[in-house]
Amino acid sequence: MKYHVGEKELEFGTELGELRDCNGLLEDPAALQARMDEDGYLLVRGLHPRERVLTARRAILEFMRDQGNRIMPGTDLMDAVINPDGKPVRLMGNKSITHNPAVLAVLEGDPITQFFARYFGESVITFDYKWLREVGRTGFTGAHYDNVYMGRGSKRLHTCWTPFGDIPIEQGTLAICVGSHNLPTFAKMRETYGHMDVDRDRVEGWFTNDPLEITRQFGGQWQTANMRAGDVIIITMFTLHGSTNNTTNRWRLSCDTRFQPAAEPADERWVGENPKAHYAWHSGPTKTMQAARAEWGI
Ligand SMILES: O=C(O)CCC(=O)C(=O)O
Repeated sequence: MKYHVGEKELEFGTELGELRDCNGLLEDPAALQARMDEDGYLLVRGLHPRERVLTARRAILEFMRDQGNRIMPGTDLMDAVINPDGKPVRLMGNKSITHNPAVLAVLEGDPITQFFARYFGESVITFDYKWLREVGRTGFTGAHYDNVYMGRGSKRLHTCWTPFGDIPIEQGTLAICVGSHNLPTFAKMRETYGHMDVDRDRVEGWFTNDPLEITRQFGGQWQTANMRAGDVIIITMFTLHGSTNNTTNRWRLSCDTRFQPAAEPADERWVGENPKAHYAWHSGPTKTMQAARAEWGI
């Protein structure tokens, strides 16, 4: 079985492995930390009540239908069938939908907040900005470290990826390059690319759209998993990741949120009533990743 990841097709079982869950460790923060150190990610199955996630899914789909006619008329709303004649409606960072009570009940609900409070052993905050995405047919996210987008605050910032519905791999799931956070072969990539800042340096954000280029040059293994409503994946700022491609005719709905210890400084672009977000990236000439990689020698 092969799945599209960026511009390549990867064989499941060899080029594309399967993420393992950490549910057996949930009561043991030290074991969770150790697992994160080892794998660079934590997959938690069924963290959120399924019905709560499906209620949020319905709210997002109603918004997409009402604001942009983005759901194929005559189909079941919850199937999220794409209407190619709809008009784009921004979800990412759009508080009218990211701060809808049903959506916030998942993204800032007790299950995830308490998970991070236990994991860090202290109280936590989450960024006000929410990266809610609707990814259509052929859409995917290229390989990147999140530090390049939000690295100005706490070094213990983590990303949480939440699917709003059941998402099989062929509909676009998070794909992680396991080993990218700790293997010595990735050290130069972490020190160069991993420490750029897209607003300061004005460089494209994705390292590559070719997942196999990474594993051939640096090692590691791409892994992903079929996701169910209620599951989440948590990664570090230095866990290289992207997504599998959506090859279906349905929207893939998911959101990336960020959590960190409350006592540590937060990247000012993503917090507050109206976060300023990226303020310079793509607002003038932008260096290609190819040019930046040539300068870094990677
Ligand atoms: O959902 C995606 O396509 C990518 C998500 C992502 O890059 C992230 O969670 O940081």
